[in-house]
Amino acid sequence: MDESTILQLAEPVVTIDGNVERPMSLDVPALREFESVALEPFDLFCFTSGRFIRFVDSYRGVQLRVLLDAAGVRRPGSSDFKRTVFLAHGHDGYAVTFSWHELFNSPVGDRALVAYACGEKSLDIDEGLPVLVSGADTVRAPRHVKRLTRIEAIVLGSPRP
Ligand SMILES: Nc1nc2c(c(=O)[nH]1)N[C@H]1C(S)=C(S)[C@@H](COP(=O)(O)O)O[C@H]1N2
Ligand SMILES: [Mo]
Repeated sequence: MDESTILQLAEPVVTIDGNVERPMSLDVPALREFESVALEPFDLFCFTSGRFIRFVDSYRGVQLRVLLDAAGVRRPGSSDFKRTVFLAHGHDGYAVTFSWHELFNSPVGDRALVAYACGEKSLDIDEGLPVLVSGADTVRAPRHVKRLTRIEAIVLGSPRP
């Protein structure tokens, strides 16, 4: 079997785990059950090299914060959520951070999506399905994670004594 055949057979799954109340794994049909949001088309640029990568049509998907709410980021009686960051892992070990404040208390969260369609067409695995995209970022490539596999919630620091 060549690599593209294997890619077609693999079912993408995003796992949400770490400091959440209900760890969960979501395949693409499950992602599609949540309310969907679309981004405006944009130009993808690399942060490191400044290189123009390509024009990207309108992505559609579910807001990352909606998935995190489903997994339960805020525990009753705890303010740990204010010290929580989320590591978004790609299939290849590439990973980027988001903070609770960005996602739940700033305009970044409105436009941080786990996308399964682009230009009204379903994405394929070789197009990065599912893509994590942060539509409010100045330079978009760093937090444009292809083949997102895991969102890991991590509480930083120690609680106040
Ligand atoms: N899964 C994954 N996504 C990733 C990366 C990566 O290494 N792995 N690199 C990022 C960076 S730094 C850039 S510049 C773009 C490169 O996009 P391209 O591979 O479509 O050219 O993907 C971004 N998303
Ligand atoms: Mo990059």
